[in-house]
Amino acid sequence: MRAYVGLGSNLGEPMEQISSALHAIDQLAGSRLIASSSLYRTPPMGPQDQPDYLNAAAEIETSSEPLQLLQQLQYIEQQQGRVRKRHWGERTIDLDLLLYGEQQINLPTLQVPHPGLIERAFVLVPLMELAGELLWVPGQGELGKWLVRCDCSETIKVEK
Ligand code: A4P
Ligand code: MG
Repeated sequence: MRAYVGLGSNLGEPMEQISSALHAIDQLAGSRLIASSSLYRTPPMGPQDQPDYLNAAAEIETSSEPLQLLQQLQYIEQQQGRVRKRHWGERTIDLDLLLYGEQQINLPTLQVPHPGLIERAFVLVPLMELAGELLWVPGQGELGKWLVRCDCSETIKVEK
């Protein structure tokens, strides 16, 4: 199955956090990294007294089921020292499962497509770079439709 993961970091050398997470994703049992986006510097959503984030997206091919993949991603977060402090607060690494094929999943622990996907520039812009504006977001339509509605002016490409 083709799946997309969103990566975010604003603590502890964000560039290294993202590159280690991409490596760890590629090493996961049952998954391999197909492509990763550029890195983007983005202003924090949520509490403003935290550093800017670096965000990116990854395209993977996976044979893990969605909940198993979520657990694997959470394991990588833990390995990289992720501690949960406050909602939408600072973090060494945040891995969100954005899309899993064309599946729609509504479990207490997992919603796919990720509920923030269509309204967050820091998710849409990197995802768009990988998947293109025609990518279909189940239940929401084409990615490009959401991109034009969103303010991407502060989502700055920093690498690649
Ligand atoms: N969960 C449900 N669906 C998913 C999914 N599709 N992918 C559950 C991943 N997790 C999913 O997440 C809480 C729970 O969400 C998980 O246990 C999982 O079962 P969390 O990451 O531990 O908690 P959180 O981060 O405090 O809350 P939330 O709502 O997940 O925050 P987000 O949406 O991850 O946003 N600003 C910028 N510029 N860039 C960012 O990347 N990130 C956040 C966090 C805030 N501000 C940001 C950024
Ligand atoms: Mg999260």
